[in-house]
Amino acid sequence: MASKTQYAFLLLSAVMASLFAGSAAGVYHIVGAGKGWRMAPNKTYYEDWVRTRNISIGDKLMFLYRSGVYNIVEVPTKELFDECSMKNITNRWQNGPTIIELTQPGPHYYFCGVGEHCEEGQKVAINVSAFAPTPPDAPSTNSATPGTAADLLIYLAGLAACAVSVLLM
Ligand SMILES: [Cu+2]
Repeated sequence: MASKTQYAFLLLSAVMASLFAGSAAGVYHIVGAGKGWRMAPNKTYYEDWVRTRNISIGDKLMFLYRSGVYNIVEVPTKELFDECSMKNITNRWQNGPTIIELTQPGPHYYFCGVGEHCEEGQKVAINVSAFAPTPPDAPSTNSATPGTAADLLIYLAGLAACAVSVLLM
Protein backbone atom coordinates (compact mmCIF):
# COMPACT_ATOMS: atom_id res chain seq x y z
CA MET A 1 0.00 0.00 0.00
CA ALA A 2 2.82 2.39 0.89
CA SER A 3 4.43 1.98 -2.52
CA LYS A 4 1.14 2.70 -4.28
CA THR A 5 0.67 5.82 -2.18
CA GLN A 6 4.19 6.90 -3.04
CA TYR A 7 3.52 6.22 -6.69
CA ALA A 8 0.42 8.38 -6.62
CA PHE A 9 2.35 11.14 -4.88
CA LEU A 10 5.15 10.98 -7.45
CA LEU A 11 2.64 11.07 -10.26
CA LEU A 12 0.99 14.11 -8.73
CA SER A 13 4.34 15.86 -8.21
CA ALA A 14 5.53 15.12 -11.73
CA VAL A 15 2.39 16.36 -13.38
CA MET A 16 2.23 19.47 -11.23
CA ALA A 17 5.87 20.24 -11.99
CA SER A 18 5.27 19.95 -15.72
CA LEU A 19 2.13 22.02 -15.36
CA PHE A 20 3.90 24.95 -13.72
CA ALA A 21 7.02 24.65 -15.86
CA GLY A 22 4.94 24.78 -19.02
CA SER A 23 2.33 27.31 -17.98
CA ALA A 24 3.96 30.21 -19.82
CA ALA A 25 4.48 28.27 -23.04
CA GLY A 26 0.95 27.15 -23.78
CA VAL A 27 -2.57 26.67 -22.54
CA TYR A 28 -3.75 23.40 -21.03
CA HIS A 29 -7.08 22.18 -22.34
CA ILE A 30 -8.89 19.56 -20.28
CA VAL A 31 -10.63 17.53 -22.94
CA GLY A 32 -14.33 17.40 -22.10
CA ALA A 33 -13.84 19.90 -19.23
CA GLY A 34 -15.33 18.56 -15.98
CA LYS A 35 -16.45 15.28 -17.57
CA GLY A 36 -12.94 14.31 -18.57
CA TRP A 37 -12.46 11.56 -21.18
CA ARG A 38 -15.21 8.98 -20.90
CA MET A 39 -18.38 7.67 -22.52
CA ALA A 40 -19.92 10.86 -23.88
CA PRO A 41 -23.24 11.92 -22.30
CA ASN A 42 -24.42 12.59 -25.88
CA LYS A 43 -22.96 12.12 -29.34
CA THR A 44 -21.90 15.73 -29.84
CA TYR A 45 -20.50 16.33 -26.34
CA TYR A 46 -16.81 16.54 -27.33
CA GLU A 47 -17.60 18.31 -30.59
CA ASP A 48 -19.51 20.95 -28.60
CA TRP A 49 -16.66 21.21 -26.10
CA VAL A 50 -13.97 21.78 -28.75
CA ARG A 51 -16.03 24.53 -30.38
CA THR A 52 -15.59 26.60 -27.19
CA ARG A 53 -11.77 26.39 -27.31
CA ASN A 54 -9.05 28.24 -29.21
CA ILE A 55 -6.24 25.73 -29.56
CA SER A 56 -2.78 26.74 -30.82
CA ILE A 57 0.67 25.28 -31.30
CA GLY A 58 2.40 24.77 -27.96
CA ASP A 59 -0.88 24.12 -26.15
CA LYS A 60 -1.45 20.81 -24.39
CA LEU A 61 -4.41 18.48 -24.34
CA MET A 62 -5.12 16.75 -21.05
CA PHE A 63 -7.12 13.56 -21.26
CA LEU A 64 -8.32 12.48 -17.81
CA TYR A 65 -9.40 8.85 -17.76
CA ARG A 66 -8.98 5.54 -15.99
CA SER A 67 -6.32 3.31 -17.49
CA GLY A 68 -7.76 0.07 -18.76
CA VAL A 69 -11.27 1.50 -19.05
CA TYR A 70 -10.60 4.08 -21.77
CA ASN A 71 -7.72 4.88 -24.08
CA ILE A 72 -6.82 7.37 -26.82
CA VAL A 73 -5.94 6.61 -30.40
CA GLU A 74 -4.94 9.13 -33.05
CA VAL A 75 -5.75 8.65 -36.72
CA PRO A 76 -4.41 10.71 -39.63
CA THR A 77 -7.57 11.43 -41.64
CA LYS A 78 -11.11 12.70 -41.20
CA GLU A 79 -12.40 9.62 -43.05
CA LEU A 80 -10.89 7.23 -40.47
CA PHE A 81 -12.12 9.51 -37.68
CA ASP A 82 -15.68 9.64 -39.04
CA GLU A 83 -15.75 5.83 -39.30
CA CYS A 84 -14.07 5.27 -35.90
CA SER A 85 -11.65 3.12 -37.89
CA MET A 86 -8.49 1.77 -36.28
CA LYS A 87 -7.03 0.56 -39.60
CA ASN A 88 -4.27 3.17 -39.47
CA ILE A 89 -3.47 4.39 -35.97
CA THR A 90 -0.59 6.85 -35.74
CA ASN A 91 -0.52 7.07 -31.92
CA ARG A 92 -2.00 5.27 -28.95
CA TRP A 93 -2.03 6.20 -25.27
CA GLN A 94 -3.49 4.02 -22.53
CA ASN A 95 -2.20 5.25 -19.18
CA GLY A 96 -4.35 8.08 -17.85
CA PRO A 97 -4.00 10.92 -17.33
CA THR A 98 -2.38 11.68 -20.68
CA ILE A 99 -0.92 15.03 -21.69
CA ILE A 100 -0.37 15.60 -25.39
CA GLU A 101 1.63 18.62 -26.50
CA LEU A 102 0.48 19.99 -29.84
CA THR A 103 3.52 20.69 -31.98
CA GLN A 104 1.97 20.60 -35.47
CA PRO A 105 -0.69 22.93 -36.90
CA GLY A 106 -3.82 21.62 -38.59
CA PRO A 107 -6.33 18.91 -37.77
CA HIS A 108 -5.69 16.19 -35.19
CA TYR A 109 -8.13 13.31 -34.74
CA TYR A 110 -8.51 11.43 -31.47
CA PHE A 111 -10.97 8.85 -30.26
CA CYS A 112 -11.34 6.07 -27.70
CA GLY A 113 -10.54 2.66 -29.13
CA VAL A 114 -12.46 0.69 -26.49
CA GLY A 115 -15.70 -1.08 -27.49
CA GLU A 116 -18.21 1.18 -29.21
CA HIS A 117 -17.17 4.27 -27.27
CA CYS A 118 -16.15 6.18 -30.40
CA GLU A 119 -19.44 5.42 -32.14
CA GLU A 120 -21.19 6.72 -29.03
CA GLY A 121 -19.35 10.04 -29.26
CA GLN A 122 -16.05 9.58 -27.38
CA LYS A 123 -14.11 11.31 -30.15
CA VAL A 124 -12.70 14.75 -30.75
CA ALA A 125 -11.22 16.53 -33.78
CA ILE A 126 -8.83 19.31 -32.79
CA ASN A 127 -7.88 22.05 -35.22
CA VAL A 128 -4.54 23.48 -34.11
CA SER A 129 -3.83 27.09 -35.12
CA ALA A 130 -0.33 27.93 -36.24
CA PHE A 131 -0.15 30.99 -34.01
CA ALA A 132 -1.33 31.82 -30.52
CA PRO A 133 -4.00 34.56 -30.45
CA THR A 134 -1.81 36.88 -28.31
CA PRO A 135 0.12 39.41 -30.44
CA PRO A 136 3.91 39.01 -30.22
CA ASP A 137 4.45 42.60 -29.01
CA ALA A 138 2.51 41.94 -25.81
CA PRO A 139 4.44 39.07 -24.18
CA SER A 140 3.42 40.03 -20.65
CA THR A 141 -0.12 38.77 -21.22
CA ASN A 142 1.00 35.40 -22.62
CA SER A 143 0.66 33.29 -19.53
CA ALA A 144 -2.56 34.68 -18.08
CA THR A 145 -5.43 33.53 -20.23
CA PRO A 146 -8.75 33.67 -18.36
CA GLY A 147 -9.39 29.93 -18.48
CA THR A 148 -6.06 28.88 -16.97
CA ALA A 149 -6.86 29.09 -13.26
CA ALA A 150 -10.18 27.31 -13.70
CA ASP A 151 -8.49 24.69 -15.90
CA LEU A 152 -5.91 24.10 -13.20
CA LEU A 153 -8.57 23.44 -10.57
CA ILE A 154 -10.49 21.10 -12.87
CA TYR A 155 -7.27 19.37 -13.76
CA LEU A 156 -6.22 18.83 -10.14
CA ALA A 157 -9.66 17.44 -9.37
CA GLY A 158 -9.39 15.11 -12.34
CA LEU A 159 -5.89 14.12 -11.38
CA ALA A 160 -7.06 13.28 -7.87
CA ALA A 161 -9.69 11.01 -9.44
CA CYS A 162 -7.03 9.32 -11.57
CA ALA A 163 -4.75 8.95 -8.53
CA VAL A 164 -7.57 7.34 -6.57
CA SER A 165 -8.16 4.88 -9.38
CA VAL A 166 -4.42 4.02 -9.25
CA LEU A 167 -4.73 3.34 -5.53
CA LEU A 168 -7.76 1.13 -6.01
CA MET A 169 -6.21 -1.05 -8.70
CU1 LIG B 1 -13.97 4.78 -24.35
